[in-house]
Amino acid sequence: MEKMLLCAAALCAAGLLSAAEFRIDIGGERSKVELEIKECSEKIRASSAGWLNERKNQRLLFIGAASDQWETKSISFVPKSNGNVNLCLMGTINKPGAPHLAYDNIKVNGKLVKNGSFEEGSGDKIANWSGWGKAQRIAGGAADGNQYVLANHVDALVQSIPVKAGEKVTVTFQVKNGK
Ligand SMILES: [Ca+2]
Repeated sequence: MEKMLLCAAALCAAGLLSAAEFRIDIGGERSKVELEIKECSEKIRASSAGWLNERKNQRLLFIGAASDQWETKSISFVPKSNGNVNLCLMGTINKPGAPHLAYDNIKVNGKLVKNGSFEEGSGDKIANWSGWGKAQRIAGGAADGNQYVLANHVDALVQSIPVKAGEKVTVTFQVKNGK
């Protein structure tokens, strides 16, 4: 029994028992905007996109654990030039059937992005957001207002946001495990 408990504790510590992790990417590739990581909420892992090689600083990844309750988190970065960057709501698992993350109340520097609370849309359409796959809008149980979205690596949501050289951008969002 004791051995099993120890084992469970070790798995918890390694994060293997946590359900899903959220992932938010900031992509500056299209405008060739280099990005520098600034402070984030506790326990968020921030990194540049190693697979882009010499352009790796044009994309940042922010990954952390989601729980079954809505939690507010924040990430910050500084762009080195003017341009537009893509704010991508994702997950870490790039496989069909991967668990979804619930996102709501997406703000940049304290102000909602366009349809940042996901209250606008109809049917499969989520106003002001593009992406790939099939992120879903869900009514009821939102962190803010009535609607939220379910997204992951396969069903991602993207919105382009303007940035200015040297001006820190802080993205705040609410996230929890989806179903
Ligand atoms: Ca909402």
